Parts: sequence; structure tokens; C-alpha cells
Amino acid sequence: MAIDATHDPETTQVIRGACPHDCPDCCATLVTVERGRATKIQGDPNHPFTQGFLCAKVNRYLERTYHKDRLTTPLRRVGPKGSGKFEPATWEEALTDIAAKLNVIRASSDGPQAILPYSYAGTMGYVQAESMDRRFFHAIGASKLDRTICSTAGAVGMQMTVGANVGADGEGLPWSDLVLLWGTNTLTANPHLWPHVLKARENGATIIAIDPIRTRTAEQCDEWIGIRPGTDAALALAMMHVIFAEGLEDADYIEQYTLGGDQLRERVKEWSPARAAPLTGIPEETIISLARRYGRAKSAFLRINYGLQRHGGGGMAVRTLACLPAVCGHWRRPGGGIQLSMSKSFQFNKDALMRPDLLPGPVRTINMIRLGDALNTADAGVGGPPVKAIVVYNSNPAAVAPDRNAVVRGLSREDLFTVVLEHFQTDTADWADWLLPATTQLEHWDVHFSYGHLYASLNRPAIAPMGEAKPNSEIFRLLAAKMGLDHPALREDDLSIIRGALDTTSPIMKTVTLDSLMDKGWVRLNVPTPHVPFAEGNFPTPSGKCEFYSERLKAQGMDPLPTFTPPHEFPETTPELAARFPLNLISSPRHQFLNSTFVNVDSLRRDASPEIVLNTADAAVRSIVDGARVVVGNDRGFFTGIARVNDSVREGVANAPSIWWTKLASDGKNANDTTSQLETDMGHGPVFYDNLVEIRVAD
Ligand SMILES: Nc1nc2c(c(=O)[nH]1)N[C@H]1C(S)=C(S)[C@@H](COP(=O)(O)OP(=O)(O)OC[C@H]3O[C@@H](n4cnc5c(=O)[nH]c(N)nc54)[C@H](O)[C@@H]3O)O[C@H]1N2
Ligand SMILES: Nc1nc2c(c(=O)[nH]1)N[C@H]1C(S)=C(S)[C@@H](COP(=O)(O)OP(=O)(O)OC[C@H]3O[C@@H](n4cnc5c(=O)[nH]c(N)nc54)[C@H](O)[C@@H]3O)O[C@H]1N2
Ligand SMILES: [Mo]
Repeated sequence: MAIDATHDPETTQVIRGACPHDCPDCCATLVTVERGRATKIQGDPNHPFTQGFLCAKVNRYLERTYHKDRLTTPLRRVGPKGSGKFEPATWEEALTDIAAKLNVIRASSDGPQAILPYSYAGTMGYVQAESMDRRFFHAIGASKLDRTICSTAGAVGMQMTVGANVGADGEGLPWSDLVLLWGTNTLTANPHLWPHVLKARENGATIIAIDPIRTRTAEQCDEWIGIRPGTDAALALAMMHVIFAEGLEDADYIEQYTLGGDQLRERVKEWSPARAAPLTGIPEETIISLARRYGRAKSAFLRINYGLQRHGGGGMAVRTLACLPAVCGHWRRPGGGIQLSMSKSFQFNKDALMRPDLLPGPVRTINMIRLGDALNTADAGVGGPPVKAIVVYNSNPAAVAPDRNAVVRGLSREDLFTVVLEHFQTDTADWADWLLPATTQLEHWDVHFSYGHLYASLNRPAIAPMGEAKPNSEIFRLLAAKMGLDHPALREDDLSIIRGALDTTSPIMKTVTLDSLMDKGWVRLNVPTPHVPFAEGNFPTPSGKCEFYSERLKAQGMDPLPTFTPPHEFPETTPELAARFPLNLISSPRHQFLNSTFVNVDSLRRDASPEIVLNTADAAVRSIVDGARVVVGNDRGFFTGIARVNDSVREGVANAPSIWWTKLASDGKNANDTTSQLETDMGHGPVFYDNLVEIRVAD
């Protein structure tokens, strides 16, 4: 059977692709196509990191692709705003009307900045997520969107400490002697790391989960440390206290490759385990034992992910944890170090993709997590004109953005012109004036980086577009032409865009060529396996060292040394709020969903309803029994769900596996009815898990 043969309707073919979803794993896929129809999707068994299996969700990708509810023609709103009532229209009608309306706004006194793009990571592919779309919005001079909704707090925390969001290579795990899965639910959010973790265990490593929730990952670990949310920096500081006090640091590594060792040593003297214990909710002995194990290990792998940085002090927490491997010299060896993300190892040519040079001049930036404020304020919350048009693609803000009530209030504005590019009629799509059908990964070209491994991948279209669906890139090309924009960069086809993305002199990208990608579907960056980035320092910071002490943070008025920054909503610092709302709600991904994607796939949602997991003690004082219908709320809003009472969450914490489509929940709400638009200490990120609520039995 031919792999990637030219499309021949008479034969069975296997087409190489890449999973587009927002997940560190970026699996290499093989799609079997029979007579033009995809009949099977599987992982590529030759891919060294993802090794041929797919997750619970992407195993259902064909069900999603051929779903009866796929959008197949442009749709024009006919009912009142938000009613979700549409009628089919032609592409010509849709593009003509959208172009005219956007041109009117551009020419009005509000000007082009009244137009706001809103996108995130429905697909991670460069072509469909950050190429023609960005060129289009740059060319018209629209407001820019600060895409903060996931990772910026941690990314800045890493940048300030090790210099960039570069991490330890998961393929080094077999050499690890201790693995800390710290604020990450590996088996759900990053399942292809797990076989590598198991290799470490086979070789004798201990695996420890540090998470307020005993997740399915924590259950598989040798130990679960149930930390209080938002207190990780305090734990790391106390660990360093013990490490320095007992001489477990790597003095030579500190001397050669770090900045501010003496100041850090002084700082952590303040952080005895006795001080950290009540803050973190972890017994002193556990802190001491963890510190000793970490200090005595030779090659500890610290896998953090984005869960732990969704708190007010998230940037500082990541920064503080990122000091640990330098203090103990774990970076020296394969399997040692810290990994938040591998993303900055990839050096695709972003300027060629996005063409910032097309911008007519400086434009304002709107933070995507403050969409509620941006849509409800005369100056969009940042100065300048109100937002008069929003073009949403690769995102479902009416479900995923914080402070959902404010977002929906904004989307309901009669004077807001809303265009949504989608596969399905999502919660956001219900608010559209125009709803445009987009292709899925099986139907378009793309090129991918990964944030969990070091392989770039190519995605080839396996099947023809469903109905009249078009790739995002094509929709923006057509819209640009209709609006009279004639720059050649707005006409480039998808393969040329990919060529441009690969056009770089960066040595790490030397192996990543269109030929190599066409040949095998994926290719490793030009680094050895495993890659040990900081064995001899070479940190991409201003000083070239791991910066325990950061002049850059000091210049921003922040503490230049690692410290503990409490959450915005925290009993010790906001006691009155905590008295009214004593439970910390975490709303992390449900195993079967990918953010709000896949929620409408029946075999994944099954007949489930939103659930809220409570600790037995917290349930008892509220007379909540397992299976009861409960209301979770605070001053921002509320949502309902079915209580699950057990000890998989620590006391004081509740967990609402997310992110539900509100229209598939009986109350039309979800966890983001309770989350806030507050920002993290670094990177202007969201604080989804820094969220105090009260829970009671529903009436
Ligand atoms: N199946 C599935 N996979 C996914 C996703 C999905 O929706 N579904 N989403 C993808 C995306 S967009 C991302 S960003 C990643 C996220 O990947 P992860 O960061 O691994 O996922 P989260 O579930 O957000 O957070 C991980 C864990 O952090 C814990 N946590 C929350 N607060 C704290 C804290 O203060 N300290 C500590 N130590 N732990 C805390 C949560 O209880 C949770 O178990 O996953 C990706 N993969
Ligand atoms: N309460 C709470 N809220 C959260 C989180 C949480 O843990 N708890 N997690 C946060 C995180 S980490 C993230 S990353 C964000 C995720 O937020 P989003 O990036 O908005 O993710 P999704 O909800 O998956 O929505 C993506 C949408 O893009 C569409 N899509 C996919 N591919 C394409 C394409 O090629 N073209 C077009 N036009 N559309 C496409 C999908 O159909 C889907 O509806 O949510 C955040 N919100
Ligand atoms: Mo994310």
C-alpha cells in the first residue's frame, strides 16, 4: 500500500499527517483513505516520541470529521443575535457582505483598530493558525490580540530564569533517577510522555505527582503530594532551603553556570519547611524528604505543565521551580532538568509566516483573556475605539474565556459585527452574524512544531474538504481580495507559506526541510537524542547563565529573586472573600475533551453531565452526597453539576472537569461563569484555577 501516493480515488492510500490539537504531543498520524473517504486514523509507529498510539480523543477524529453537524456552507444569521438561527448562503454572498462591513468600519472614524481578530489553538498548525490570518489583520491595521490564554505566565517565568521556554528532553527520561510530575496530568494532557516515564521507572526511578488533585496520573505514580493550589513556589523555596542547609547543592554548577547563587542561598534561608508547611498544606517531613530525594538524585526530571501557572503568582512559581535543576546540577545529565515546553527550540521563520511588516503603523493590543472587558468598554479597556467587529477562528471564547458572563454580554451587543470560522456551531458560533465552514486537519496542508518533543511534522490533506468548507488560509485570502487588498503576500498558497516558514538559517532547523518532511512526515530538529541543552550552561539569558537573580525582573519592579506570590484569592490574604467562598475550584481538562473541542462527539461525551468533585469532609459539612445536583458559584456567576464525593481532591479544593459546551449543559453555563479576568504576575495570563467558590445543593 502506497503511503502519500497522489490522490487516486480508485485505490486505498495511507496519508501522513500530524495531530493539530493543542497538546504537547503533536502525534504523527497515518490516515487510511479508501475511495476518497478516510476509514482509519492511527499513530505512526515509527515516530520516536509518540510511538504509534493515539489518545482517547484523536482516536475519534474521523467521527468528528464526518460528524452530521459539520458546517458545510456559509451561514447567515436570520434569528435574533445569539439565537443560533442561520440560513445557508453562497461564499460569494458571505465574502461580499463581510468585506463590505469590515471596509465600512475601516473607513469610519473608529478606523481599522475597531476590528479584533480572536483566535487561539483550535489547530496548532502554522498555516491555519498564524499565517494568512495574521497577514490579513496586519494589512488592514486591525487591533492585535495578545494570545495569553494558556501559557504566557510560565513562558515568561522560564524566560526570566533559563532564558527561553526551552526544556529537558523527554527522550532523556530513561536516564532519570527521579521524576516529578508537578502540576501536570500527564496521562490526560500529555499521554505520550508516559511510556518514557515508565522507562525511567523500569530503570529504578521514583515517580512523584505534586497536584492538589489525585489525578489518574497521580494514581499511577509512586507517591502523590496533594499541595494547596497556588503554593508551589513556597514548596520549591523550602526544598532549596533543605538542599542548601544539608549541602546537597552542586556548588560547581552554581559557580560556573548561574547568577545570584549567594543571594538565592540567603533568600531560601527564610523558607524553612516549618514556614512552608501550613502554606502548602504539606507536612514538614514530606517537604524535607522530597528535598533530600531531589538533592541526592543525579538526574531528576521535573515535568511541569501549565496547570500550576494558572494562578496569580504563576509566573513566579514557574521561575522558582526552574531554579531547582540548576541548584542541583541536574541539567548536566540526560533525563535531568525541567520541562515546561519545548516550543522555543523550534525556530521557524515567524516573520515570513505572519508578515508583521504589512502593518501600516503601531496598533493597540488587546489581551484575549480580557475579552469581556474589551467588548463591554467604550475604549475596549485599553484606549482607542470600541470593538465594532470580531473575527473568531480556532477558538471558542464563549466557552473557554474567563468571566464568561462578561464575554457573552459583549457578544450579544447588537452593534457588534461577528464572524466565526468553525467546524461546528459552537457556543461562540451561536453569536455570529456570519458563520463560515472551515476544513479540518484531514482536509488541509499544515506544518507543525511541538511543545512536548523535538520533532517538526508536516500534515498533508487526506480527503477533499467536506461540503464547501475551506481552510482558514483560503478564507483570509479570499476576504483580502474582496476587500481590495492586493499585496502579493495575501495571495500566497499554502505550500509556499510552508516553504517560507522553513526558510531560515537557524542551525537547529537544518534538518527540517520540505524534502525531509515530505519524505517521512516528521523530522527531528538538528540536535542529538537525548538533547541536553544546558549541560554546560549556555543559557539564552542576557548573562548566559541561569538567572537566580534577575535584573530584568528588578527593572519591572518585581522581586529579582525567587519568592512566593500568593494567589489573588487566598484565605491568608483575602480572608473575607475566603469566608464567603471557601473552596478553590480547579477546572482542568476532562480526559475525553480537548479544551472545548470534542465535547459534541457523542462517543466521547457519552451521556455525561458536568461533574464537580469534592472532598468527603467538604461535602459532609455541606450535606452534599455523591450524585447530588449542586450549584458552584461566587460573585461572578454560577453553574451546576453532579457532585462526586471522594478523596481524589484535597480538602478545600473542588474539581470541575472541563471545558463543557454551555449549550450541552442543562443550565447553559460552565466553569468559566465563575472564573475571573484577573491576570498573572508575569505574561498577563489567565488565573483559571485561582478561583474561590462556594458549593451547595441545588434547590
Ligand atoms: N485530554 C486533554 N489533553 C490536553 C488538554 C485537554 O483539554 N484535554 N489541553 C491541552 C492544553 S491546551 C494544555 S495547556 C495542556 C495542559 O496540561 P496540564 O498543565 O498538564 O493540564 P491541567 O489539567 O491544566 O493542569 C495540570 C494539573 O495541575 C493541577 N494544578 C492546578 N493548580 C495547581 C497548583 O497550584 N499547583 C500544582 N502543583 N498543581 C496544580 C491540576 O489539578 C491538574 O491536575 O494540556 C493539553 N492536553
Ligand atoms: N475553566 C477553564 N478554562 C480554560 C481552561 C481550563 O483549564 N479551565 N484552559 C484554557 C486553555 S489552557 C486553553 S489553551 C484555552 C483553549 O481555548 P481554545 O483554543 O479556544 O480551544 P477550544 O475550546 O478547543 O476551541 C478551539 C475551536 O477551534 C475550532 N477549530 C479547530 N481547528 C480549526 C480550523 O482549522 N479552523 C477553524 N476555523 N476552526 C478550527 C474547533 O472546532 C474549536 O471549536 O482554554 C482555556 N480555558
Ligand atoms: Mo492550553
